[in-house]
Amino acid sequence: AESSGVADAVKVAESSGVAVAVSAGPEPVADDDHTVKVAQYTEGGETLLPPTSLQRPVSVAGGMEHSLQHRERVLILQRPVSVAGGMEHSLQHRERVGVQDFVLLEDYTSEAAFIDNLRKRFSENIIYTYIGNVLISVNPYKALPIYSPEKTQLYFKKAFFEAPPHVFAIADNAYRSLVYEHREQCILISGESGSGKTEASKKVLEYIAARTNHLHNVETVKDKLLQSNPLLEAFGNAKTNKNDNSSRFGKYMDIQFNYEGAPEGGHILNYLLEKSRVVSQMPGERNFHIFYQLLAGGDEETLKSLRLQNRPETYKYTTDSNTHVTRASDAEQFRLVQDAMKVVEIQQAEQHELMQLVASVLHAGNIRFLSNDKGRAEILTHDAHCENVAELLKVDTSKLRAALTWRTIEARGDVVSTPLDLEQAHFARDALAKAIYDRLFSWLVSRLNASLAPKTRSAKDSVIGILDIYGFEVFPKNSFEQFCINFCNEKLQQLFIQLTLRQEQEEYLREGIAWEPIEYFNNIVICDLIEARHQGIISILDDECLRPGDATDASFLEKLSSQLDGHPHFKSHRRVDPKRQKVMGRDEFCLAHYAGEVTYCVSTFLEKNNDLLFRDLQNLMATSSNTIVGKCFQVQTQNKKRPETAITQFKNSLNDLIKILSSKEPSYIRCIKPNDFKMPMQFDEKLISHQVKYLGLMENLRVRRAGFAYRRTYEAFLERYKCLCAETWPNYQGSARDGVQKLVDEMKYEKEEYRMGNTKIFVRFPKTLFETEDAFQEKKNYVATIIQARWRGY
Ligand code: AD9
Ligand code: MG
Repeated sequence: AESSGVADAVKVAESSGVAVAVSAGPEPVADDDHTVKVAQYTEGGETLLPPTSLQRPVSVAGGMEHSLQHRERVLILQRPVSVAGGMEHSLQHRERVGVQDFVLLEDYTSEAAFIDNLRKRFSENIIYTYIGNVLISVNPYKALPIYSPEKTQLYFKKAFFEAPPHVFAIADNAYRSLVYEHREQCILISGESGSGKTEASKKVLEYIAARTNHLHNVETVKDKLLQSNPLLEAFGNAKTNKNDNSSRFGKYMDIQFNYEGAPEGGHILNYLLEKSRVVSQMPGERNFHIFYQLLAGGDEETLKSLRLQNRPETYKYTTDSNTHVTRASDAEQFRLVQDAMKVVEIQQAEQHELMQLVASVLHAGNIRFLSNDKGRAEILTHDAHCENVAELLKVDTSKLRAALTWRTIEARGDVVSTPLDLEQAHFARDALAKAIYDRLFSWLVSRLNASLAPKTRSAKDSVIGILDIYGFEVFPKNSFEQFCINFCNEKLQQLFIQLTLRQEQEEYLREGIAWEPIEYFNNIVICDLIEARHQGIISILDDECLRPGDATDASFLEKLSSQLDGHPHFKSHRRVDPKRQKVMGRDEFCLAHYAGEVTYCVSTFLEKNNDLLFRDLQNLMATSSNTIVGKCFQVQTQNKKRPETAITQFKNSLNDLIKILSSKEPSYIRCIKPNDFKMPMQFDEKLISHQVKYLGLMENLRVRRAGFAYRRTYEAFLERYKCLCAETWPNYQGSARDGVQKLVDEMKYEKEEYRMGNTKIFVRFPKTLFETEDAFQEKKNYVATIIQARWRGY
């Protein structure tokens, strides 16, 4: 409304950082008393002003009594709109909720200041903070209203600094870089158990589903992508002491997009399922969810056909868990799992075969062995569980009995069968249960992949990958599993260093700013210590596993100690520093990981690495007429090369993953668990300090701060601060870069304090920025007061 002055007022107000709401209502304003009724004003789902009336605003807009524009109701709010929203750095704001980017901490080398900033934000329910483009997330352990459709919309097409830090900002940024700049993306999520990785990965997926178009066929794809989660969680997650829904496998998921940026499929890679959980769990923990879900949610007919009783206490593998509390929700979850299976096109018959496998594992656990007078293991003639397993797996019962109590070995052409003793038979049985479950999980992933595969592929397709993988683990006692997991984290840290430095360097190059080399700790020495050919720990372990004869965990440790003696990151029990508080046991070695020292106990390393399933069982399974079992087990012939050891398989799949990831542009989400009790509002400083160290956050911050703390495009910077310089306010006619130059001259920035890049200004110290921001806040309040006065007709 040019003539009315409304537009002018709006312009003035906006440019000075004041929110303006113009609401066009159906009813004309009652101009006799010159009162404007203003509807409730909301922004981003938050009510900023209740319904209200204002006196005489019309006369301010002047001379528009009966015009169309008259019906526009105008209101100026005192609250500053975020012109470059979320970038609120004013002193008051900083004191209350801390800084939204750690690079803005005055003392960026102090861990205490770092944690203090986290605490301030956490107590205000602000769980997200950046270190540059890395998102730090603290698990709130309660539902926060920050994922609503309105909040989601807030991040559509927004740059990082335009809205408060959020996992949605990470997702949007990745999506935009993919679609508009054609750079493939990956989002790497790490943190310890219970810190919120899986929740974060689901939020990314949900955001992308909301952000992309809603055509019918696209919706189907999204539905499948979203439904893959409950399915994988049922089979791959379990209640642990740290997390009621702990992922017991690593997951990398690609979301595939077509050239228009619509999701058209996906692909999942899974890593190291914790299969030992199938046969035993720590006190207070459970087996994988699916067992309880099936028992609680399967209908009578299903359970009968699987020969199952509905109580988990009946089965050895699920006895130990305290389950009655969760029975109702297990049943409910089972229905969701069945729905999910439908969505990903697992047909009824296949579903049934899958459940037969699940049931067979439960029965296997209950097979009883007796020791006969010769010390050999035997199964009772009519062991119902053994018969059930054979029936469910569709193999011959007597052959199963034989395979569980005898072992065939071929030595120099002779086939020799030896009987197993009780311990060996238990071992064989458990190995079978673990193998079945592990392979059915992999089968499920490949089945999901078949359903997620895009119907058509073209060269222009591109992907965003999401990695949700176990973080660094240190327990009082650490074994083979922790060794694998920590090796994985070492590799990811290596990638992180390479990619962050590369990204930083590339940005400087793009912006035409001189690169200043940064010193950092390169953990490649530790990666080499673990995986180097011939003398790395993995290679020594494999040698011991493959060596015929008397190799034991102890002989493995002996070799480690003699071959790695003197390595700066390896300590053996031989060389224990007497001053160390914890004395290392004779069966332990210690690695100085990038995140800290971890002591590993070698007991069972060989057994777990060999991952032996007796060939008799393997070959028997291969004869099964259950199609899933048939796909999971293939006949092992005598002359076939020995299968790769567990750690070598893991190492290879990890190196493949690193290759995939390094070809992409990464975003990072680092998750932190605030306390060990799954409680909201509890901020355990010691626990958090530990995680800040293990996630390498201080190092991360140091690298980011080594150059320039703060950077913004010229447009954004000018837009926010233009009122600070007479020449740039209300509008600057020249280029944004020139405008910013005028501004910083006016603000008297020293030469060393900033650099002018090709598209961005780089500010070295937070202090410089904060002074500018404080000046801005002061000016804004002043301008707002004047405008209000004018509008009220004074
Ligand atoms: V593990 O390594 O798989 O054991 P995660 O994946 O890191 O672990 P998860 O995402 O499963 O942890 O989060 C644990 C629990 O914390 C969830 O079940 C939620 O109850 C809770 N959580 C996590 N993130 C959020 C959140 N953003 N808002 C609310 C959350 N609750
Ligand atoms: Mg998880």
